[in-house]
Amino acid sequence: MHNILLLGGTTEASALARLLAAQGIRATLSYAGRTDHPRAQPVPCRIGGFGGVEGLVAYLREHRVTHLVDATHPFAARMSAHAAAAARIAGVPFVALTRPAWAREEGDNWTGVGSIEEAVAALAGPPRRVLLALGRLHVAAFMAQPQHHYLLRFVDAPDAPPALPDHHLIVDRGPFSVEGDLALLRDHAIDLIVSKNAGGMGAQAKLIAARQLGLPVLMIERPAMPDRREMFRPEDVLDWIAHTPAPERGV
Ligand code: 3Y8
Ligand code: NAP
Repeated sequence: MHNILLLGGTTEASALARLLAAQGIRATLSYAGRTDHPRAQPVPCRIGGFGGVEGLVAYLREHRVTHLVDATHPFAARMSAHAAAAARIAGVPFVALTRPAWAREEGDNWTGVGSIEEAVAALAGPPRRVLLALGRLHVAAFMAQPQHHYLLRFVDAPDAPPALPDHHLIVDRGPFSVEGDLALLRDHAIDLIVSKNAGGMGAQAKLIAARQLGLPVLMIERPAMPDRREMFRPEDVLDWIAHTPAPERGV
């Protein structure tokens, strides 16, 4: 009897949840609890951290999880490290469902940086109008470059206004559309986009819009991930589950 734990928070995780529900495979989707109203899912959800690797190992054992799927975001490096470690300790079959990094295409004007901090440093210079499409968690770092006008996009309205002196806040959740992001960039006269290399379709619209408008992009490359088996299609994960026997439970 299968019992899948799906670490979610991405378009791919939601797609896999739909497939598991359609097949009647028992699964739980897990959210960190970063947003006020996470998308409803066709499988039961749990919300909140596990309490580090040990907490996740305990969860895997207590709930007799038969397969662990890490379908979190490519920048959720801590969760992904914990998932790989906990699966190994608990002896639970494990796979990551992720998406390939975006690659430059004809007409793209990208400058690659290795971290949020490097992106902040790269913003030194005269004032610009910057779309900071990184969500809420990293805004404080950009206080080091207060000279710019920042267009911010959060999933939820913040408790307090962002500290950046010159900003405009949009509250909106993806997936975003090219026409929507084209209008956004034009209406706010944006001349630089700061983006994580998230991959996938849900966050890509701003890059396609930037290409069409000939705007430069500061692209933050992904953090290192543990060595793990990766898949890019929910259907392949379903196939993996079907062909990977549940672990024998120690008595
Ligand atoms: C809580 C679950 C689904 C999943 C949808 C994807 C696409 C739309 C685009 C921009 C970029 C950003 C951000 C983004 C996108 C999808 C996906 C994706 C980027 C939700 C969700 C949760 C989160 C957390 C949130 C972070 C933030 C990052 C906003 C739900 C809506 C910038 C990543 O305000 C905050 O505190 C937001 C925090 C982590 C990154 C950050 O560091 O700020 N995602 N996003 C998940 C949890 O609690 O476990 O509320 O429904 C999910 C999605 N956001 O099923 O439809 O697949 O990635 N999410 C980035 O890519 O750079 C927005 O604005 O252009
Ligand atoms: P993170 O920094 O890698 O994780 C920090 C801690 O949050 C983890 O150690 C874990 O706490 C908890 N956590 C993270 N994801 C969880 C999940 N799905 N279920 C239960 N606990 C989780 O993670 P993050 O970057 O903040 O991402 C949080 C969530 O937002 C994830 O679901 C991710 O898929 C989604 N998301 C993130 C981004 C992004 O840019 N980072 C973009 C889109 C979506 P414990 O140690 O207590 O277990």
